[in-house]
Amino acid sequence: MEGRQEVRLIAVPYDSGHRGLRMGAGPEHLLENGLGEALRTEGRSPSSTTVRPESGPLAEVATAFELDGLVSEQVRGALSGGELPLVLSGNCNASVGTLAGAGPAGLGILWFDAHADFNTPETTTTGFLDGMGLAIAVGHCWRAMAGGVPGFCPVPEENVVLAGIRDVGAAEKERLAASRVAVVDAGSIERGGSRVLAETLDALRARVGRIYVHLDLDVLDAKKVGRANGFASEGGLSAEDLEAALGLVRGRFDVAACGIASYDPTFDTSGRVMRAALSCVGALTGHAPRTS
Ligand SMILES: [Mn+2]
Repeated sequence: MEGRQEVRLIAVPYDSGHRGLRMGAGPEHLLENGLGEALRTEGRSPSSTTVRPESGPLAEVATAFELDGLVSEQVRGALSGGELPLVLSGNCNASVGTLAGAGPAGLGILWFDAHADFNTPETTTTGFLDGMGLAIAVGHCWRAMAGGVPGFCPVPEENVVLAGIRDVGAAEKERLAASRVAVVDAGSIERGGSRVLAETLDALRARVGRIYVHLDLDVLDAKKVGRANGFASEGGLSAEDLEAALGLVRGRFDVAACGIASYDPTFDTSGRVMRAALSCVGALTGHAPRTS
């Protein structure tokens, strides 16, 4: 709703506890290729911080939640200084820290992803914590660990919109259907443009005024745009679809925080995913698209 706002970039360059590995390389790749310049305000680059876990040894679950605690602190600091936090992370589960830092009052989630990230330790068949990020955010699993993240409070299911999914396991499908999460899948965006999403966001707006926008870059179509990571699939959104979808947000909600996750530059051989990400940043943050 507000105009151009200064952004604080918070980099979480880890994948499964490993710095710079796979999707953990994404945050620095985006920063080195123009993300900061895209967000300059009156000639100044946005402030930027990188979080680092300090308690060892590194371990997928423990480190993910330690990072969430660090992200929470950074997000809270950014918001209290009037900056919009933009979290660049290897894994989607950094969102738990972002939500914690943004605080629960009147907060909803708009989550773009090819996957639902709605598994629990009892339904996952890969053991990958990142496939549980949204389930953690709504309080379905890892409750004690999430409860240790300062400020974390589960987001009510009905305040979540999950958009662009098309690669969802059977158990996740069942769990989603049994939940009150609103799903706008990739097919309905492809067929109906942003209309269905706009209606869903209008319904959400009746319940919340603030929103966390989560962008797993594999929501982009692996063929039409490019592969954001090793889990990318076809049947997804074009760059134009995604920009149009993001363009629906700022007129409806106060954007509390944004996250860009799951970008592994080794799969993006053409650089098209990165360019799409940079042009989405303007729609996310209210900054004008780059003119150069
Ligand atoms: Mn994801």
